[in-house]
Amino acid sequence: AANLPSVTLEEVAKHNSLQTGVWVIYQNTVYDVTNFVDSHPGGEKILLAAGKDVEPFWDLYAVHKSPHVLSILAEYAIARLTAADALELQRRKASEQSDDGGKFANEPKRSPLLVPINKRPYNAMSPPEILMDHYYTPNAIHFVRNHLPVPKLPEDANSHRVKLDLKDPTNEEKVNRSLNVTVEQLRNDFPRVSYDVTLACAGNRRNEMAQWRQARGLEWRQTAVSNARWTGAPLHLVLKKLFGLDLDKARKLGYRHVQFEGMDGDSITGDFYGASVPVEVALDESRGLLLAYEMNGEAIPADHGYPLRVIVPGAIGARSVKWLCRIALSRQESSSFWQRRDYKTFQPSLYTPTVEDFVQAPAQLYWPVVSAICWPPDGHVIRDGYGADEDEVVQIRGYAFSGAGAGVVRVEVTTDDGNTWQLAQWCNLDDAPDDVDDSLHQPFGQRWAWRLWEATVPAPKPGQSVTIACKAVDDNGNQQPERWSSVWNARGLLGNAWHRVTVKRGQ
Ligand code: HEM
Ligand code: MTE
Ligand code: MO
Repeated sequence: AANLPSVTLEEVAKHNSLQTGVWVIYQNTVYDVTNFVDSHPGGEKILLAAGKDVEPFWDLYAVHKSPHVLSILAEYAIARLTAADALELQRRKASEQSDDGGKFANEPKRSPLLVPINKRPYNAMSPPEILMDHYYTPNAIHFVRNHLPVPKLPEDANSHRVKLDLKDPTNEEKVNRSLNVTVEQLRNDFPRVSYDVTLACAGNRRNEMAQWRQARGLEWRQTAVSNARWTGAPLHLVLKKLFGLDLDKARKLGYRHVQFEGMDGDSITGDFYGASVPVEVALDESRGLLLAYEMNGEAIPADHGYPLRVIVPGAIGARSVKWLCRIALSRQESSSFWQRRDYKTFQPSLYTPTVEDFVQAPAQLYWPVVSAICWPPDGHVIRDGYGADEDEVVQIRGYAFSGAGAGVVRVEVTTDDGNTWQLAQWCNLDDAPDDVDDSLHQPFGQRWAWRLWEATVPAPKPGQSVTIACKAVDDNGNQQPERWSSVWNARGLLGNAWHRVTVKRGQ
């Protein structure tokens, strides 16, 4: 880098389009990324930084602050800023700092028990050991997945309004009918319904998948998963009462999707967080969609969508839009980046899907079957008296769930790489409903909540180690795959290979 020529901020600023060439600054080095624009996973947004410093953008899209992105960038280095202009840039940044902090002015206080993997926007895993102590994850340690800063939230939950729009099925830009509903109305005018629903980010366990082959995204371990009792108004009843719409009628009118919009936007690009689900799902009572205003009997905390969020049971977390401010029926899917250009899987040999590949692939809705061990942690060292009890066994605890309302029928554990298996037992936790396994807690015969399980395996001899693996079987008979090679996908989603942890015993 030492022998790169020097350029001024003014010169860089001139290279602000595909015509002039796209130059960006990162830590005082200047890059000509013109030829990268077409293959940028984030699409044309990259042009917003043309002629400028990328850092403020990357503060918001923190995926960039990884060695893999920096190594791409390195290929395009062409110059260094002059010393004077490097100082000038620093001065400008300092003066914008307050403004920059402003984007994150609404971040709530968070439990020190959460395990953050990104600070801005905030993303944190549940602490695995504590997670296993409750059937209903305490709100304070429910994992958090924010794509954007937490929006400014209304002080009074009840008067918060959600816009309900019937878009013109032939023209996405036109709204045929529109009305507002407040949280108070949702509480008072509709049945109050509670479902136990496990939310899991589609990127859960990406770190393991990425060990097989690099996959892009935040490297979640196995606890981007939590379970809560969500309470709210059933979506299908709201659309029926306010618009007289049922599934049949919605289809006849030409509607195919119900779109949800969050209040969290990004002032740079004007993007908002949004998602959609097909009308067949949204308007079917037995799919259990809720406009939720309570989480475990309390107002929904700021990080989880106060005052109102959608809950799409059995789906990847991305569909359960937080901070809900708009619901629209449409012919189209949500135009949100996270609906159309992310949360999609590809065949294992497609290493670098293009923007076109993302646009073409179907949006992921439901989860496959998955289980994972939360105790002991991988690499755990047993010291005698701690962990291996007097009977020389290791106690294991984990979770299991499946998607689309499928229940988990059993979990199996192996210590010899799958040659022999033993059945795990269901945990009997104090806070779990007594009838957790019967139909009362499986409305419409659907199971949307996890089952926590435990097993004991023989402890390794002093100085030795054992690798424990688990897999779950759901009531469709579907099972987790043994290896990552068959399910690996470029975006690192739906990680559900056998979960393995290695436990060592001290001398
Ligand atoms: C994603 C490179 C600028 C917005 C990505 C990814 C790469 C990349 C490699 C995939 C990262 C991953 O998921 O691990 C670059 C380079 C840039 C640049 C080399 C140099 C100028 C920008 C700018 C913006 C932007 C200026 C926004 C204003 C995005 C978005 C994504 C993305 C929205 C997808 C994020 C996600 O998947 O959650 N970029 N980018 N990028 N980029 Fe960029
Ligand atoms: N809704 C909004 N408005 N903004 C978001 O960033 N993240 C989604 C979903 N809903 C998100 C959102 C994703 S990707 C997941 S996994 C879940 O929220 C996480 O929910 P939680 O933070 O309550 O655990
Ligand atoms: Mo997610």
